[in-house]
Amino acid sequence: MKLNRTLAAVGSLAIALQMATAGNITGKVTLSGTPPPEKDITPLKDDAQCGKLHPGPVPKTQFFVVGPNHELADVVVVLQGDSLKGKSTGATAAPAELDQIGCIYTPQILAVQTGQKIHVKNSDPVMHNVHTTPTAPGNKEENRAQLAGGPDLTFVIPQPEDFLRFKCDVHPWMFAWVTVVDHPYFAVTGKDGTFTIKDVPPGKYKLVAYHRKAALKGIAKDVEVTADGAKVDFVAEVK
Ligand SMILES: [Cu+2]
Repeated sequence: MKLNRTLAAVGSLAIALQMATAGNITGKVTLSGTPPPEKDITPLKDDAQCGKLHPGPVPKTQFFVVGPNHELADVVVVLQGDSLKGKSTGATAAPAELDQIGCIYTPQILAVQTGQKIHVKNSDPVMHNVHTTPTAPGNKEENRAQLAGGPDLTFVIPQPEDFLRFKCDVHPWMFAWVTVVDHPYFAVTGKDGTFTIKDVPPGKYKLVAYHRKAALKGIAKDVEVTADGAKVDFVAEVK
């Protein structure tokens, strides 16, 4: 009994030490070059129901969300390393959220863990359907209707995949792209181009930045995380 208690105490201490030495990875992504102009989503404006939700100008695509100093949003930044594989905490993580607002997915770029719930909302007075078209083995296609004012739909993706497509067959311009990671160490850049990956166990890793339109295959950088964390910036090139 005494030994068991001692071992338990040592275990708790080890966990406490690991928490104490974990660091945050922070950084910023900027875009080099001039992105192509965004396209008008004319079929949305022309749609009898969805068009009414956009009384102003024709809504545009949001492929390159770039700030005044070239800050690039919607970049998925994922830590890679053998020690991280299979470390998903998705089953107990707070659900991620995708909404449909004005017949547009919000956000259009999302990252979640394997096994994490994704709640899809319908904020529109319009029927949508949520159709996933995965390509990774083990992720299955789903297609579910969602009435105006209907309850949230819940999706759970079991296997890692980059930019898994969510679409709406009623409105062919509607897409969201969900990257699924098998551990919790990833982030998506905000409008200011910055990201923070919290509580990373110390060690050497690769950090990879993916943008769906620029540098699609990802830019990888070596990173060493200490208790002080690490700082990594990326420059994405327009393709
Ligand atoms: Cu729709």
